[in-house]
Amino acid sequence: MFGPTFDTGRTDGKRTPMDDNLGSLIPQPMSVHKRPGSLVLNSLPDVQPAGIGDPAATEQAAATVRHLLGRLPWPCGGETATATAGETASATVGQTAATPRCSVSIDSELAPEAYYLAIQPDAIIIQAGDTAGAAYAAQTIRQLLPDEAWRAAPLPATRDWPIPCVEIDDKPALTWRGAHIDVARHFVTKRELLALIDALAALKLNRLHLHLTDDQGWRIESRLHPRLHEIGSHRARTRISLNDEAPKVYEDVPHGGYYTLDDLAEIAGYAGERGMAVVPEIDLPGHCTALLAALPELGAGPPPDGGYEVSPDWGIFPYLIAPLPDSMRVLRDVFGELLGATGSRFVHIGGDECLLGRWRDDERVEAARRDRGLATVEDLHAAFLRDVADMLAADFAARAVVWDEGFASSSGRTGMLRPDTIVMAWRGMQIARDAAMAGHKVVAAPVLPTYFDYYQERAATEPVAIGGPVRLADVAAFTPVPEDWPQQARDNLIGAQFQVWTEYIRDGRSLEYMIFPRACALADVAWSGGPVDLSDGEPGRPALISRIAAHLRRLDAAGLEYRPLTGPRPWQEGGTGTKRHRPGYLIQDVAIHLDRLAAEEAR
Ligand code: TNX
Repeated sequence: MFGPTFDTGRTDGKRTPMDDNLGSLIPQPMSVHKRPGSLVLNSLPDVQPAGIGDPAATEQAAATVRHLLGRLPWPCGGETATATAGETASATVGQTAATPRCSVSIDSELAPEAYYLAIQPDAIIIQAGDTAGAAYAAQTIRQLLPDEAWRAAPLPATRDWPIPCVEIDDKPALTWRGAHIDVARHFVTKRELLALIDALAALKLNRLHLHLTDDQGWRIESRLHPRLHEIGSHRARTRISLNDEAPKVYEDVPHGGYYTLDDLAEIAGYAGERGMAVVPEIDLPGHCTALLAALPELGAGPPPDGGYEVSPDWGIFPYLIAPLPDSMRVLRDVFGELLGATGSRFVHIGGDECLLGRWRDDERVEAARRDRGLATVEDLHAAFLRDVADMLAADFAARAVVWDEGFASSSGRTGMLRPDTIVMAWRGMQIARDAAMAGHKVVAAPVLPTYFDYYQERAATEPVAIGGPVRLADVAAFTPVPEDWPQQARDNLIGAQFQVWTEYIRDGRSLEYMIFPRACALADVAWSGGPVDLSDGEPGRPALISRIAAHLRRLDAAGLEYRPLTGPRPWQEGGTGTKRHRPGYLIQDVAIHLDRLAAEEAR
């Protein structure tokens, strides 16, 4: 029935057989039952609240579905909907049929994010646990429609869109299904970001973690401290040689950009309509040289010769913000502006890769540490993250997220993380398990296989990347919640997330190339709990590879780039210039090194 296709070429203008779409859903729903017949639509169905659920919640869910479906390029545009004569069960030849109805109800028996979707010959029924579940039902409908539903305007030749009749019961295994994009190293324009959000939300990913600040750039407008975006948002040049290459090579072209608070509100609103929460990150107390270039008075220890500058270079720098009252006041201002714009309930505060020497060497910081009865600077690292998390909770009702160094520096010491701080485990699954056993909620984000800044294959044709490879098959095989973990650790592992760091990803096209199709595999893993067999399917559950092949045609229609399953197109290859392929780090070495480092620190 599902007729898997491995064709990866463009098929613009060709329509996929309708039933194929039942076999090409990503993520794969929990249960899919084909029913006889089809529903033919040529314009937006009449979306109406229904059921006996809470009226306000029901209205909101219906409005979300109406909004998401309303944005599609319906063949008849804004014209009054009519089913094409003779093609629907409800229409008789020569008669105008009524617009099919899409009823949306909230069912309190369903879990958050869960939904039931029935496509009938004359109607659509959506029951959802909450608004997010209703949004996902709309996303499933979008995948059931022909590929041209992913375009921005209708194709002239199309009169109607058929959808196969079906009943789908669906809910996610993991509540945090994340996409992390580093917009600090290379800025991603707002319009590129919005297109990505639309494509990632289509995969039912529900967290957009925006890495907004780092040594190489500060991307947030601050009306209270405007030097942050005036000074911190750009650099004069950028290193283009890889980390392990000598000599270092720079390109002397300025790079910069930032989001205004209104942009951030818009981005969060756009994501929110799609069931996706923006998790903004201000990376602290390290990875903050751009902040210090703007506000050098907040630094600890001696500044570099010539003063702090927005870094043109990559790696780990020794510069830190001082964990003192002046810094806390500025951070409170900036978090207030940021969260006032985005309304985020989760905020990432970094904590990664801190060389703590400059705290040790700063008499003011040492005095503050001793006054607080903290034994070491590592304790102060954890205590600082706790202070910021306390401030976020008290002043903005927001919950902090940290990289796993924040957990390592707190484990078994006098400084402690807030218990409700979520730990994002990037240095491997052992530290993920340790943090979960210590009672933290944990998001699995290990370098192998969730770092999408690494090569997708070991091939000379791949455009430059930091190292590799993280193959599509590695992502599909990921097990975020290992079966042999103790129950407590399994319960606290709340999700999985991919990371795209952008040191060597310099434009939107390259970014999309690195994200797709690996994000499809990550979404399938996070929704199902993983792992997923890439090439073997079973009845009713077509192989991921064939579902991805079909999904790539949707990306074609949407105008997004991706790495074709057979390898890069000629113009996506690295060539012999600045994008040329070089080996970079071997991912297995990186993973082993980081795991060891984490184990030592958490001792
Ligand atoms: C490690 S992951 C980093 C980033 C780099 C990335 C490159 C983490 C918390 N820190 O600063 O961009 O590796 O893969």
